Amino acid sequence: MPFKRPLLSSHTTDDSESQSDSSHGGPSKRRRVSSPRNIEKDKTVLVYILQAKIDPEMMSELAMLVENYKVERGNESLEGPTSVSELNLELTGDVEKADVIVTATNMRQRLERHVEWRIAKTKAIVTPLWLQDSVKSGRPVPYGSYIAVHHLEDETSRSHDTVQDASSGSPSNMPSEAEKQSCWQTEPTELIDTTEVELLSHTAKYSCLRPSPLVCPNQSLVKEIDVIRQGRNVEGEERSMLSYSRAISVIKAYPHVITKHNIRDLHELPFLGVKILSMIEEFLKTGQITEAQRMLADPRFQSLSAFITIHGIGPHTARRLYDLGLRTLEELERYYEVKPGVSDEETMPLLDAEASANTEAAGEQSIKIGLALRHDLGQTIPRDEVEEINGTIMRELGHIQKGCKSVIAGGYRRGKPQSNDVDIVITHTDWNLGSQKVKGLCRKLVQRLHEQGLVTHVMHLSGFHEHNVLRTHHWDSLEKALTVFVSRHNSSRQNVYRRVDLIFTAPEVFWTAVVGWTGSTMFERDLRLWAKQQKGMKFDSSGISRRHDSKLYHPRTERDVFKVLGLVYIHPTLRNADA
Ligand code: DCP
Ligand code: MG
Repeated sequence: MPFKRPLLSSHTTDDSESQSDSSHGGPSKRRRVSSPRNIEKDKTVLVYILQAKIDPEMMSELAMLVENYKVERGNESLEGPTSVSELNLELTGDVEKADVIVTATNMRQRLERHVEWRIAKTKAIVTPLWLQDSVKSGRPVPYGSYIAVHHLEDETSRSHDTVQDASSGSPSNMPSEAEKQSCWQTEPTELIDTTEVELLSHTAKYSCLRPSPLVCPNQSLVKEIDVIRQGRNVEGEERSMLSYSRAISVIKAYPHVITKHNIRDLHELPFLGVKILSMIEEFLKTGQITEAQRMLADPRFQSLSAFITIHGIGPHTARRLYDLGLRTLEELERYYEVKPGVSDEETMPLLDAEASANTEAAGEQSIKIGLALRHDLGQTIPRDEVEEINGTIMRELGHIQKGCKSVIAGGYRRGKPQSNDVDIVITHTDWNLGSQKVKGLCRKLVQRLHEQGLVTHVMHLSGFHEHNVLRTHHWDSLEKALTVFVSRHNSSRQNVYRRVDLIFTAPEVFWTAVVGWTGSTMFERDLRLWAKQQKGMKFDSSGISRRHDSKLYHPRTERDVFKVLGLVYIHPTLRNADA
């Protein structure tokens, strides 16, 4: 079944095209029940998704639906009990524990191949549409219209009572037929081409050959292993960290729920060594990995992990601060003499002191800004706000230079419901003269945004390096500004500081930059490795070249980037090769 995927937002500064892409398709936002609720009454509905007959993309779509819903719901509950919706969803890999089995199977015999009949009879067995509609209406919709296996009609309809208890909803919140149809067509975007996905393989050695959904069928396992990866990261144990990152990326692409029955299949996958396999076994038995739990309880891990959430503090600096005896963010504030919420750093001179951007003083200034604004910068940014920020920036850019276009890259483009920052890649639509037209534009735009009160700080501003034939730079040969942007998006219309990265490129390297900034990090790492090891090429966000004669490639589309590298195109939402 082809699904529409999340928005690949692009934007131009042409007035005629200045609408965000999202306006074309009329994104249908999930309606929420906003009346007061008794949270006690909310029951968690444990959902088991039966893989049989559900293709991997749909499987991850469904898993993602639940995970995204949980994230959004989590954010809601922070706002207070009045807006808590009634649906508590949780995925389970254990069919016996499940309240609901979601399946595309409609025959008893087929179902019985996967679920014992005595168990099936105690569950609600519904079609995937039940999950989609329940999430959409924010309540568990009655099972009756979604019965998957007609032999179980009575059992399934009865089970609804259990779930309905948690709900006081009225049928008026049910999506209409038209809404049901448009459920997966909320945003105008390119469809995932299933024939292309079939050319990928989850057993491949490079993550740029594997389809990696945002939320995979083994997401809780991935999260647990990611704790250990993070432990290695904060301690600077890079080789070990990379091993865990690789293991995570392989599991992200594994399309089945791992159980004791299929764990042997994992032996055929790359990068899963004895140690990690025993951790997976432990996780299957206990739902935890001892080493991850030990790490979470370790005060040093807690301090270092908290420190690296501050912009400008990497693992090395975090350890240095820890060695000075600092343990909490409050202690860091005192150490750096920063008042929370107040950041009166003289940051704009950085615009004129490009060379100083990498000095120790600039680094410290960046940490101070990150620390002072940490309460805002630590909050994630919802997709509609990301789009709004892009819209505002492109409108301002239109006053300086007409004909520019942008693509929001980063996690947003991979389908994340919440981003930590906004990454915008910008170029000019004139293929021949665009390069000249974007030159110096980054600085001008930042200046203008600053004058408008939209950008308060610039953590880093780097110029357009003249073409570097040897292409020794990886990350710095584009015009780039890492800024703090003032967003007025939230409901109270209060200002909130957001991290926004602006990347300006010549048209010839625009799509390469978009691919380079879309991520995820492991996907990018493997793109570079693939290019080098298998194609004798060099890939990074500033361009693609052939190693032996430095021939440059100028892809005109994103698909061309993949083609030049000899790769099957992978949709951005299947590039989530990190946890
Ligand atoms: N990137 C990279 N190598 C780096 C930094 C970034 O390859 N050293 C790429 C991969 C990232 C993308 O750029 O996915 C954007 O970087 P972010 O740090 O903004 O990460 P994301 O956008 O993926 O997630 P989020 O911003 O929500 O944390
Ligand atoms: Mg980002």
